[in-house]
Amino acid sequence: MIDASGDESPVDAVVVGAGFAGLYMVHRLRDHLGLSVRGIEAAEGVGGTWYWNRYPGARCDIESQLYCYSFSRELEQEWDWSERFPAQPEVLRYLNHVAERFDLKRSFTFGTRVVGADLDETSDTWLVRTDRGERLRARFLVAATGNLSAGRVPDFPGRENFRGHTYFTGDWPHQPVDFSGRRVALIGTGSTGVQLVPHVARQAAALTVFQRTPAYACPLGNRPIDAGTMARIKADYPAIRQREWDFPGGVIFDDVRPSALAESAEERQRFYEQKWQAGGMNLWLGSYEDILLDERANETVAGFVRDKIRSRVDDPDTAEKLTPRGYPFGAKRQTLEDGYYEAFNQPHVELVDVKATPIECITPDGIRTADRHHPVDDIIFATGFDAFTGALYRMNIRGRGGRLLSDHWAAGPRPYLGLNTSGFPNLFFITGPLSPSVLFNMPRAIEQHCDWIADCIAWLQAHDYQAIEAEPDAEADWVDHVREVADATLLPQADSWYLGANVPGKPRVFMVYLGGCANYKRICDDVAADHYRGLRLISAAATVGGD
Ligand code: N01
Repeated sequence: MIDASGDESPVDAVVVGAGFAGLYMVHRLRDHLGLSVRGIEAAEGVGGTWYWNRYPGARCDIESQLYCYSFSRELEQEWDWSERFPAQPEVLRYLNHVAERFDLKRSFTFGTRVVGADLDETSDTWLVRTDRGERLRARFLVAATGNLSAGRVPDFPGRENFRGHTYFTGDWPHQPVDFSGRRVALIGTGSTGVQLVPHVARQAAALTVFQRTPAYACPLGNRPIDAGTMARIKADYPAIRQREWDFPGGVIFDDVRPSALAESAEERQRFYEQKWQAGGMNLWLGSYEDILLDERANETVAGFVRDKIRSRVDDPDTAEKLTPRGYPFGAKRQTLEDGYYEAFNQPHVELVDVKATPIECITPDGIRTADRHHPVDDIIFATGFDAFTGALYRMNIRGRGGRLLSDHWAAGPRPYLGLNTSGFPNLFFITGPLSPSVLFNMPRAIEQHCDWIADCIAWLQAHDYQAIEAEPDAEADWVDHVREVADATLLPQADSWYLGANVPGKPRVFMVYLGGCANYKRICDDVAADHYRGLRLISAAATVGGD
């Protein structure tokens, strides 16, 4: 139990976060290993990203039968999904159901942030401090903090003087926001902005969208799931779970072909059209394998999407501004849309290209760009996140010698396998930087990491080790390997949050392992089977080499 008097409360493990990752991690450690576990969560409830991102139109863009846990056959059979791509309230209901079904909420302290975690080197334990003044001493510390949880609103001059309402999509009010009759500005056209635009356009008197980089948005293709389809999905779950591992990102597609360049222009066009109609990630990850590897192949699909955008937008100037150029299709995270381009055909919706006319400042009653003032009543910031490292650094984690994690990673994150970093024994990251994370269906990536971490902890206990810690050499080799794999693709060519390019001053390092989920799992399993190769095993009495 946490002792609010400020005394240290000993637990086996502290898990930070109550999203998909934190919930399953607590279940594994508490219910399978019998450890004492305390979860700490900043929100007032479970859900992680699905708790915070309540903006109108928020919806998952991975198919619902994939975007859920696979660890419990009973859970799979008792939960019915209502849509191909579940909306935020449905995912949040699902996570609440999971938390209640497995009695997980009692292990969490909600409305509480971790503000510090210091390694006690005499015992290799972690002293965790919260913003409520609680102190916990834990053998293991698991960061289930999510990659897109540290929101980022750029420091536009004058922001504090704005007299209207401002909203950040990643911390949206719990009560519905009514934009009726209001002049609304929306800054940002990533996945979030693209989802929001049609919804705000439906209500607002005027909507001005401030775009810096146009997206290659493709149709989502959402539809309801009827009872018959759900019954078939339930019957198919075992086969679905197996097939997921056949695809690098864990998302299943029919008919993925090796090369766009190997087919005729006519066949390519027909195939792209079929994938466009199929919706979801089909064009991005389910068409030709070489579109993310070869510039010429990429240009064939980029041109296809540009033509589609032009065909949907009436005004040629607006169509031109919405047309992406200068970076490969799919090198930024694919955005999926439902009525995004058509929204710009309405007279009350305007697009401002802030590369041509940058935002100079926010005034008390609007936004001033280089060419004019845009009077607005409300501003929505859909400006993204300090991805991967933002939430980790906020916790002020100090390892050996009192070194901050942010200092250890000053040149870019370097965790071995994305799971643990040298100088920080018994600290684990779930779907952290340098793991497949956001380019692997998140719930499956999370289960794989939680299972590996739980097995590792069980093994340490069975073999009487008190700590485990990545070797600096293994860490350095992994950093090189992740970079080499990324450099063989076109993904580092775009200024994306995968690279930290959206945060001024952040080191430009590609933070996702692109070697494919099955390959990655094999590496992790081999490391474990080989007595945790590349990690140092530390016994209570002495330090022992880890083979
Ligand atoms: O954030 P983003 P997001 N001035 O970083 C712009 C997941 N997600 O919240 O591209 C002007 O992608 C920025 O411009 P630029 C998904 O993984 C999933 O939309 O940097 N503009 C960009 O347009 C996604 O990728 C779902 O030039 C500025 C936008 O703000 C991730 O979350 C739904 C600016 C930020 O886009 C993040 O998406 C939603 C500035 N100073 C999110 N700074 C689904 O499952 C930034 N921008 C469907």
